[in-house]
Amino acid sequence: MEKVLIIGAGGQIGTELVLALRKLKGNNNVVAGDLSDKCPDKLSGGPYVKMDVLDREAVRSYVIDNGIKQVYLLAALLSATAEKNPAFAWKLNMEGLFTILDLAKEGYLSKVFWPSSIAVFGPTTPVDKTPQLTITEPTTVYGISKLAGERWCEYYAKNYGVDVRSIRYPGLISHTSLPGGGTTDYAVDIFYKAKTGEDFTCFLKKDTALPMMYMEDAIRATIELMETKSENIKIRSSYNLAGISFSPEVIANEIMKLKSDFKINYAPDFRQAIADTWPNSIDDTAAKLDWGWSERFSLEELVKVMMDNVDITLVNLNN
Ligand code: NAD
Ligand code: AKB
Repeated sequence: MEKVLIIGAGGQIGTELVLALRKLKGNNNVVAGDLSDKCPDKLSGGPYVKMDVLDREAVRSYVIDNGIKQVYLLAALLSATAEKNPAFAWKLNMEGLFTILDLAKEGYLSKVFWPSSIAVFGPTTPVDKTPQLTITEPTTVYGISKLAGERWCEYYAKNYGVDVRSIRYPGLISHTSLPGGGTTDYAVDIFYKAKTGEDFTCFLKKDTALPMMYMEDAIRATIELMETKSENIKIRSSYNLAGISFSPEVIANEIMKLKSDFKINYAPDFRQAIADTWPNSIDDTAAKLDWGWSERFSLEELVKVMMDNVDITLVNLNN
């Protein structure tokens, strides 16, 4: 069993990915790495390392000395946070990727997973059923960093034979850990307010439709992509994944079916301008054809599972 390292393991995706990979590969074969000194409680069932992905030499030594063979690189600034600090977002989102791609190029790693995003698309991209190959002119620093990352992944795959695999995740919705500063975060926040009976003020307009996905589907997609044979992977930049598309008004209506007194109001902020540049829906035919992808969660199922499972103690509801 190859040893796996997940960098950025304490975040929204990492928390669930570590748990899923440990189930598949055994606790001791999956190391969680993140910035904090202390291992997050949810990840305490296996090895944890304090790691700053920007410390290139420390990451290299850890990977080489501990015989790590696969890396999932999740550490990044997301769209909303990145706009507040573009220079640092560019640094974090790019430098870590080169450190990991170089380790793979030198033969230390057999496989790399690096996530891209629907943020690679921009205002000139076709918005409905956005194709795999289309115009990509992102206008956010986050989108620019993801697009550049995709190009570098493909470059390392073609020129150095690096087995790097990637998904353009839609907005991800989960209840195990909170989202980390994205434009799609409203679709998680809404459930905490609904659960406690508070009104929800949405930072996007009511009719802003975006592609979204329940985390269980996203984790399954990630593992299926990483476990498929290398020859099945025809796209080395990043695969579109569709999930489900909805606007704040549509998800609020779905929540109201379970909680009839739930109320939503709208106060768009700077994140509206980001969302306005992203697609409404995605075409993921290539993922379906190449490695057999198929999503499971409908909007109705997603809302039910979130309403059943969000843990209101995770958030300070006055914020
Ligand atoms: P997150 O913000 O929840 O988690 C990121 C984690 O990285 C945090 O635990 C943070 O402490 C850690 N981190 C930050 N700087 C670090 C550093 N220098 N060294 C080591 N760790 C560091 O993010 P997420 O939502 O889990 O996203 C993970 C990846 O998936 C990102 O690349 C993101 O762009 C991508 N993605 C996420 C979504 C989504 O909806 N969550 C959608 C598309 C793409
Ligand atoms: C964000 O909103 O920044 C992320 C993403 C879609 O990449 N959730």
